[in-house]
Amino acid sequence: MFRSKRIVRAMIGVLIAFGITACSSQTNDEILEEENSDLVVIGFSQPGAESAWRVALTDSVKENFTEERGYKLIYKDGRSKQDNQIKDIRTFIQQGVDYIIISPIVETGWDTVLSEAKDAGIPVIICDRNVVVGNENLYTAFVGSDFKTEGESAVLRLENILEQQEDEDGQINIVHIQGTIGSSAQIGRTKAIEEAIEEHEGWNIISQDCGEFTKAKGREIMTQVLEEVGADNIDVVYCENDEEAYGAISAMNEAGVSYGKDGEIKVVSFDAMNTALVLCMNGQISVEAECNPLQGPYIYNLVSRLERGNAVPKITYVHEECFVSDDLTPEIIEKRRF
Ligand code: GYE
Repeated sequence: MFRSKRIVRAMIGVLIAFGITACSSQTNDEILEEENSDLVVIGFSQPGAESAWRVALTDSVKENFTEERGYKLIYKDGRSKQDNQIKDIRTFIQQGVDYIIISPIVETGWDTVLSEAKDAGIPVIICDRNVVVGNENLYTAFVGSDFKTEGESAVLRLENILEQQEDEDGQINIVHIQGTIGSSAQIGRTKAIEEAIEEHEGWNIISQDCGEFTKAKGREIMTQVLEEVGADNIDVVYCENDEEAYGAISAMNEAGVSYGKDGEIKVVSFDAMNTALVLCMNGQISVEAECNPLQGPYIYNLVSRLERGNAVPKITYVHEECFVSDDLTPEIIEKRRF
């Protein structure tokens, strides 16, 4: 069906071309448009640009859907608001794009706009974070992370680290800096640490606040908690992404608090961007759970299969690992693309 839409476009192009020979009044733009008329048009809606991770995801999608490969990508940034993302998706529908890719800021609230895309016959691929909708058929496929598993891997590595150190009072006090509330990344990572609290006698969350996945918020929260409870009463800061960890670290630096391998406070973080992995290798961050932003190739693979009329899997999880200092060397970090 999408092919046929492009065939119609191509035919219009041919008709226009026929017109040129007759009156030869076509502009360069029109010729360009005509040449591009058989490109597959993709609308890509991102929630914002709050982190280096998200920029890496944007780049990965852009790198894969190039004109050389037969695609035209229209990119929209929702500036951290779901309403903006919904408007952007409606614009894609009006433009009659061939596919829509959405990284949804939060999980809920997408049923209506996804129904509109479905009615228009446009397949939707959800990437990075997932959606929760009444009818799973409203989207074609999901590509992204298993956030609960990421959280569980991080908790496992944290357990090992804590077992190796003697804590005088047997209490592990955790400062929990959450990501955007309602996003899959926040929900899965939060669930993992909350379940760990249930399982471990002596583990307590002493502060739980939303850091919006940003450095500024992470720093603000950590500064405040340090003032309120004092560094001596904190054993772990569990940050739901690297930006928040950078913020918490800068608050600890400012307050002259020791952290990491030789310090009182252990930092747990998610994403494993190169800068954070260097901090992990050097022992400042104790656990780095990788979240893989290189999702472009996975999405490209799905779209190519759909273009050939083949079925695609409903869920594709990207490959991810979890690191502590001993797993890392400069060579390993240099080889990575994000
Ligand atoms: O961890 C964070 C970003 O949804 C997995 O969003 C993504 C998260 C990622 O801003 O850095």
